[in-house]
Amino acid sequence: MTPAVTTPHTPSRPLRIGMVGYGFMGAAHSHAWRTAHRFFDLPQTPVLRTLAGRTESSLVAAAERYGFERTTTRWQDLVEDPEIDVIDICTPGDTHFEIAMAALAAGKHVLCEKPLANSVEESVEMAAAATEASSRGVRSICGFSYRRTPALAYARQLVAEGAVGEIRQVRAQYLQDWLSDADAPMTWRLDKDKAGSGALGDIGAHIIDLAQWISGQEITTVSGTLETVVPTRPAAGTAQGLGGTGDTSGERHQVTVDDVALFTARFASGALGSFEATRMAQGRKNAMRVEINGSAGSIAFDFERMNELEIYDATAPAGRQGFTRVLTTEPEHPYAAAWWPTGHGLGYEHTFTHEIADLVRAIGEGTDPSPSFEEALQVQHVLAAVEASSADGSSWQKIDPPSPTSQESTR
Ligand code: SOE
Repeated sequence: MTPAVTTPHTPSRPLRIGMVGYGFMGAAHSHAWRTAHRFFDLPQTPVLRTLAGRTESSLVAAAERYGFERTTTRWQDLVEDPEIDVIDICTPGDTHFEIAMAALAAGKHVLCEKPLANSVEESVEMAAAATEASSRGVRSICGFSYRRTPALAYARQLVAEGAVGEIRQVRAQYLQDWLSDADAPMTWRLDKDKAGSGALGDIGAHIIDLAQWISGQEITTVSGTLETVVPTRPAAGTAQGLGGTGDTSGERHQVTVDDVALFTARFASGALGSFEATRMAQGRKNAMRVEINGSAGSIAFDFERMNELEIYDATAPAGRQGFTRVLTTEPEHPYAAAWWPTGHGLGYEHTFTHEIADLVRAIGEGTDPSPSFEEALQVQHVLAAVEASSADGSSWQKIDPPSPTSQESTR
């Protein structure tokens, strides 16, 4: 009987990770950092070095749960630590700018959760800093993780191959219902100073990024309406990991962001888009849907059935036309070969593992991963234009001309 391995495993070429924040995204990212190199051949092995957060007691508990070696209540320690290679920003949007700018200046690779920041102004500076840092071999990526859903990455391939022909319409929805209860407590996601916006930036950002990425086209104009359905909410108690402050005074706090975002869009080719982001859609838990209608067919996706892609081929013989349900678990589908036999399916957490595997590979190869901060800036421009439109009677708003490099991105 050979004894179990007792010597501590020293990973090959460790990639030392510092993470700021340990809520929902901290949990998802930590899982991905622990998992990616065990399913993908990567040039370096991530090591969870230091977790940074504000509250010592819950920080230490999270570090133990996630597997970090150390903790600090100063995120600046990660920037100053020569034994940290990557800084992963899993905090609310009001902190992204300060942390990312310091990390890039210090030569740390950066993974920044979406949306990139709470304003276009901050995003412009972050994108410029990331471009400059790239010349020093520093890599950065924004956490639009849904791009790494096999079905959606496959949808992009199909569109690029002409499977739907000329795109005429894009229909994107992101439907959740966790704020449907008017007495659901206040969280940072409902505070404009913290989150920047509500459903628009939190989940609308995902469908804006996906619509542009899958279609290969940027949005050029928008017309939208933002609505706050529930204007006040009870003070945050110990809300389930949503940043509750522990205050149970019974008073109600002002909600300063949108609950619902509805907007139409025009794409560079002239194609029309319709977008809906809401956290009030009773019964819809994480129904992030994208449908593209073209001259030769359609594709349709719903994240609540994330291992399936529906494909309609309008060029098939009339008697055989209909949406085909493709299980995107074949080895030919993006990322699928790394996992299970066909039909066994993947989950939400796999999109983060794919995102981090691609980041680690890019760091090793010396290439810039996507979505870049420049691409995330384009999303920020669209978010700002929707807000401007809603404030101006839903007037059509042009998206500020994208910077030249965003034209070369993966669009
Ligand atoms: C909102 O509830 C949310 O947590 C988003 O912030 C995430 O980006 C999305 O992946 C899941 O839903």
